[in-house]
Amino acid sequence: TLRKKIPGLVSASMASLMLASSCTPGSQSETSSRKTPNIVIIYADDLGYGDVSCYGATELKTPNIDKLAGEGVRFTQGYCTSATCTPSRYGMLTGQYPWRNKRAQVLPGDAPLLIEPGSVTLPSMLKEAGYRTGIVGKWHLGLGEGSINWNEEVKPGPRQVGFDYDFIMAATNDRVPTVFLEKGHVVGLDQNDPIEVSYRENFEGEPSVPENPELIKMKSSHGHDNSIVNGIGRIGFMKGGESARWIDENMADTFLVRAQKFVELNKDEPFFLYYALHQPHAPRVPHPRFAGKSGLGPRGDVIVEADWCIGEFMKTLKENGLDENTIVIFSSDNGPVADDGYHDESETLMGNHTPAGPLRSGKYSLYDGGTRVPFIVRWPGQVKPGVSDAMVCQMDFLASFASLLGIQIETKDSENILPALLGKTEKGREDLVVQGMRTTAYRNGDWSLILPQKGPKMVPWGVKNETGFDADVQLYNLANDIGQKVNVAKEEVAKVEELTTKYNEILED
Ligand code: NG6
Ligand code: CA
Repeated sequence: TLRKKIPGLVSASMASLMLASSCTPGSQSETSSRKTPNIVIIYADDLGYGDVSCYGATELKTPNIDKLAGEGVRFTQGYCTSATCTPSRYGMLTGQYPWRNKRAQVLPGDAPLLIEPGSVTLPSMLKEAGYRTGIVGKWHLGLGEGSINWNEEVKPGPRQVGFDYDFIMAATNDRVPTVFLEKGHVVGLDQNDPIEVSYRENFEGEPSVPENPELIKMKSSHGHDNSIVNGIGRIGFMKGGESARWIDENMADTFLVRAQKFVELNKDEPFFLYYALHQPHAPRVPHPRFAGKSGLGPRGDVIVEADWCIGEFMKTLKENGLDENTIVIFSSDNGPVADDGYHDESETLMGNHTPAGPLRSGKYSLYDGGTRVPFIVRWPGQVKPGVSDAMVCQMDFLASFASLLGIQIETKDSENILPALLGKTEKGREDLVVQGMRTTAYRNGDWSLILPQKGPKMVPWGVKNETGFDADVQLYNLANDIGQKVNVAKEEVAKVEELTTKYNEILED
């Protein structure tokens, strides 16, 4: 069995697909409590703590996300591991701190697979427990082994790290190749028009931003000036694959339909779906149905679009009779950013909207705006609706769901906080190391500790977010200073010392 193949799985008591009785919450008489629940993670890209109305946004309405929150537990201290995409996704899927792996950084679209094939991951653990596992949406964890031929089966990839099914964009919506892959094959590829990708130089005669400004419909502000696809400059160069290239306007519908189809095809068995939305990452290109709908410009519009997708997806669960017996988690891979490389007026049209809510900074930052994100867990009949202040992290899904399913698993970083995730207790993690760009900061209880580090105060390439770097030690008490405005390190010398010791113990472990 997989127990032999996967190191780290100590023993599994999944003789039947029943929940371990000690973990079965709620009423035994409900049929849903006796059936293994499906698990769905809906994961936004660059959505901030203040970007949805149930977390306090007033300028923007997200009724479908609010509904999830109203029917589930809404966490006020829910974290991703990192303030950028690749590390956060790595942390969530492997249950390990991404900074333990030096390669876990924002990856180019042709980077090799970051997760070791055959290792313990959230999907591989669930697959071993009898789940059908699928990913639809953004991958951004690398593919292949170094040199990818996009015209053949691309592997290893999601199916080598635990997913049965994958329909993905390789990296980000601003990076080449701008195509979808299904089970390792570029969708809609004409073999007579092969795809070539380079992150070094352009292919002769192919349009790029400096040479062909007339082809541009959304101007780049920093970077994003290589190949032009669908009127948008991208990071990296590509050639060929015309029939396979995505149209950004249709991406939301494309992913939604695949996610719905996965549910319909697998409704009779337990399934795990990682539905990785591309919104509101730049370039922000809503379907025309949503253009102008938020009144806050493209960034607001794609959030409204994402919210609609979630509503449609939830309808599909309901129509298939899966509404009750499915754990739906909603969260984001990192905090918000306004201009992340395109002149989309995200800042000027934002008005009074505050994407990070009361938090300081956003994407790329060591401050809480970088990693504290919307975090909702809905499981009707099992999770009592409410708000929880427990500190929870996406990295904990691995140990927590293993516990839910009665699987014994050894993890270093992923903590079993199942009772907190199900809203049974406000006791979550005691502490957490959060990551900005490369470096880290420490959260413990109400405290946020950022040790002195060299580097610019603002993200250097033109993003208007603070990095969190400072020559002095920073200590904030989030209980009365959620916006990290008052550095109390000089008054709280003993606290700094105590926390530094604990923090270093984790870093050196
Ligand atoms: C940065 C890109 C940014 C975004 C980010 C990854 C530039 C100047 N900036 O390098 O636009 O793509 O990488 O975002 O190229 S993430 O959400 O996938 O981590
Ligand atoms: Ca992201």
